[in-house]
Amino acid sequence: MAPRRPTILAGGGAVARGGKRRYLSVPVQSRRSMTDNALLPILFVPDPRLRTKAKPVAAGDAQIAALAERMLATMYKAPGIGLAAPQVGELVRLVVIDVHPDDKPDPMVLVNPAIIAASKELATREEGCLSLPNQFADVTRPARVKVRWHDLAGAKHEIEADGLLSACLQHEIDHLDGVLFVDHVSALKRNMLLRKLAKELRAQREE
Ligand code: K1U
Ligand code: ZN
Repeated sequence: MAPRRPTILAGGGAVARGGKRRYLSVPVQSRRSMTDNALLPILFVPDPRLRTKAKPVAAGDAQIAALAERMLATMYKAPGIGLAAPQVGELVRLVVIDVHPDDKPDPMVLVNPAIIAASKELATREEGCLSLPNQFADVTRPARVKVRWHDLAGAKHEIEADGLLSACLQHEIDHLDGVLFVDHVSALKRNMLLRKLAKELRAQREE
C-alpha cells in the first residue's frame, strides 16, 4: 500500500506553543538522578544503521520504556534537544525530545510518530545532529507540522507544532527513515560537511 501523504496545514492557523504538556503516561526520572551507566553510545555518520528505515514499535513491547529512559539520559547528557532510536543503534520508531534542556525537564517520548500534515509555508533554521558532531547547516522545512504518536502506555496524541519543536520533530522523524539533516542541503554543502566530519573524527581517533 502506498504511504499516506500528509495533508497540507493551512497557514496562520492555531498552533500549540508552550503550555504544559502531559504526554508521558509512565514516569521518567529527572535528568539529575540518572546515572551514567544508563547512557548509550551515539552512532556517528557513516554508520549504516543511520541510513536504515526503522521498524514500528510493536504493541506491548516491554523493552521500549527502558530504552526511552536510557535515550532521555543520553540526550540530556550529550546535550541535545532530541534523539531517535537509530542514533543509538536501535532500529525502532521511537523518539525522545525536550526542546528546553536547560529548564525543568519536560521530556516527550514518541512511539511510532508520524507527520500527518505539513504547512506549505517553509521556515529555515540552523540544525545540528548528535550523529554529525560539530557540523551545522541552515535547513529549510515546512514551518508547521501536525504529528501523531503513541505514548508508552499506548495512548494516542496529536500536536501542531511550529518553531524549534516543529524542526526537531521533523529532524527526529527523518532519522526513523534513515534521512539526515545534510540530505536537505545542497550536494556541495553536504559533501563539505561530511568531509569535515570524517576529518575531525579521524583526528579524534588519532589523538
Ligand atoms: O537528533 C539529533 O541529532 C539531536 C539534534 C536535534 C536537532 C537540533 C537542531 C534542530 C533540529 C533538531 C540536537 O539536539 S543537536 C544539539 C542542539 O541542537 C542543542 C543542544 C543543547 C542545547 C540546545 C540545542
Ligand atoms: Zn540528528
